[in-house]
Amino acid sequence: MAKDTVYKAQDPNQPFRFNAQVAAVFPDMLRRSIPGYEASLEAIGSLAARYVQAGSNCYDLGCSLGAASLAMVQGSSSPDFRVIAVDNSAAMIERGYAVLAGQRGNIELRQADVRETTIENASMVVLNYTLQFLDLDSRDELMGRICAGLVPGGLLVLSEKVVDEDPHMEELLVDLHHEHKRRNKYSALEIARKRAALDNVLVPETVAAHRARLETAGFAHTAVWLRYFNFVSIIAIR
Ligand code: GEK
Repeated sequence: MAKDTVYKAQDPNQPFRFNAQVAAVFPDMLRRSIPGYEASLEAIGSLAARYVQAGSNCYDLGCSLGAASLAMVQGSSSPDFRVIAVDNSAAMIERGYAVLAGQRGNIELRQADVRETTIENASMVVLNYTLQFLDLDSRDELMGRICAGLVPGGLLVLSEKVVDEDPHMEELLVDLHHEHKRRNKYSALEIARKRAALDNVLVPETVAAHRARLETAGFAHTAVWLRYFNFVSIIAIR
């Protein structure tokens, strides 16, 4: 796995981009940066075993290199479904083809904007750390379309970086996250540069705001199944 050294050199005044340099080191970047990332993939596999229905579509929205798509394919025992894996970064989709080579099977990689992706006949939809990059209006609109495109009983997995309502706890959780990154061998300078580059690019919301949006969109049940510092994963059933 190529090691992420992007912010050893990068100008922090440049906003974060999902370009070829990032795509080349992405698995290492996510594993070292997002507490709970690997657990999210494991759970997506287990949930696919329960929720993926024969003859349906599954969606991996903001798929990057297709890690969640692969988890769904490996987790489900149904032979008859397809995964539509969407990302608007050409570099991610291109690298995704290389990473998934030989194991792509029923995964269809698409370079497209999730805001323009039709969701239909879906038994499972995954937004693994993607919604946080959309503007707020688009988040509401997309969530409504996801719920409408799910079959009754269909499942959404929504993983996000969140912000805490209590400023004191927010400060602590951010500090714990940075400590986690230092333990994973990012320097204080790399952490500070990445934080500056993500400012206004990744816009986190509270858990309450996410649950309210899911309810407004029409989901019947929602639950937080994972929280690790300021990263959560929520499941919602139509
Ligand atoms: C994983 N889910 O490994 N349309 C399509 N893709 C988008 C859009 C958009 N409007 N905005 C951002 N993206 C993956 C990890 S990464 C998470 C997801 C992170 C894409 C963007 O190009 C990137 O590949 C992905 O969303 C977010 O489970 O970097 O923290």
